[in-house]
Amino acid sequence: MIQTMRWFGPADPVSLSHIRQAGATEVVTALHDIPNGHVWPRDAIAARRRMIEAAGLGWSVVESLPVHDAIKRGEMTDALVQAYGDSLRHLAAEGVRTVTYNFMPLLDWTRTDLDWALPDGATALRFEWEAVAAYDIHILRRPGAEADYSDAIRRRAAARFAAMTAEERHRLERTIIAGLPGSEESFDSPAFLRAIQSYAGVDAERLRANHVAFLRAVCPIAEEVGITLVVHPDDPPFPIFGLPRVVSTADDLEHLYAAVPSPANGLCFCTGSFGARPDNDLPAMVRRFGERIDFLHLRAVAWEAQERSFHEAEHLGGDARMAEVLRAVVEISHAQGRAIAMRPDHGHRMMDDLHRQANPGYSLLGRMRGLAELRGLERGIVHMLGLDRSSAREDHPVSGRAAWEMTE
Ligand code: CS2
Ligand code: MN
Repeated sequence: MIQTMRWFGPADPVSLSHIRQAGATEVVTALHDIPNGHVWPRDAIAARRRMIEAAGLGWSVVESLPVHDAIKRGEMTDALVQAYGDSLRHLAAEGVRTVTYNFMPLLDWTRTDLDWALPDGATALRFEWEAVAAYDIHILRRPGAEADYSDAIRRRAAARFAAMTAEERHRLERTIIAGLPGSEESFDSPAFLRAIQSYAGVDAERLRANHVAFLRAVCPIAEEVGITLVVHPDDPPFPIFGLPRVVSTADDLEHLYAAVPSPANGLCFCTGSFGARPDNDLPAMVRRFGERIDFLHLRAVAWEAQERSFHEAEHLGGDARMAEVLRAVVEISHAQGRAIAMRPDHGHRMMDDLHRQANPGYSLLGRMRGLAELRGLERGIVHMLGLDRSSAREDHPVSGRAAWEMTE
């Protein structure tokens, strides 16, 4: 795997130097300042690339080139397609090969607690369905919201809301809708309610059709310039706030690749997002869609007793079956003779992270631990399969290997 870390640009409290010391050879980034729907100018891309290369790192994966909500709602215009296509051309001209996007209406990833205390003193991100219900029914007061929750969740949400202080209610609202790192949108509750209403009439079938229409418009451009567009799955992988989600399961992927077989129609396989559903068999999905996978987000979620609820466990823990996932990745990479870019997706806040500013989920030490564990697991699997003693070595260059190790 090509080891990368996400970097949010010059404003990221985690520096390029730290990312390099963590052992990554590349960063994954985006021009976050450019509003959604506008073209990324080639000179701005080139300047960012130079900055990254000056720190001894590479940049071949963009996360994300956002898709405008008008396209998701089914109001795609020639101007929006042209802007997306121009950005792809400019990125390709500057050496970017993989471009990530998602097709979630309005919200990108969603959590209900950004600092949930773990027994060891670190903190993790958490998603509780009951907290979503408390916000949706009692703070947002979305018409018809009750119908989306079971009786048990509704009862618990009501009790929970009643026991919350004004400060706690405000924090929950900000956590859910203020926009987590990488999100294109940030809302307050009245604006969020209006935005949800703008999706009236867009059910799952319609959203799927809009996704297909978008890909049919941009995949030919991506093919022409040699870029793979990789869709990031829904996080969490089920409808939320009455908004449909269509990149949540293996069946969703089957539909997507049957409708748009273009080789530019790729996949960002996020074990944390798909893994939040117990009915997603992660190793089987890696094997099934291996040819489409051009970027890996590796993290593990632990399912909780409460329905649809989970927290982010350590990278090799939780319910992700990471060893089996990585074994499938190693075998596919070997068979296809290519190294796939990966990044540790999120990390705990631990040790010095607890006293430092960072984007939620994007701590330095927590991610460094995750990257180290994942790298070790991959190295072990490669060794156990005997692939480090064959020609595979050239396909899977290991960064930072000492000279004496090369001449065994
Ligand atoms: C990321 C997403 O931090 C995260 O959870 O995986 O924000 C991801 O970058 C986007 O959904 C991709 O468009
Ligand atoms: Mn992810």
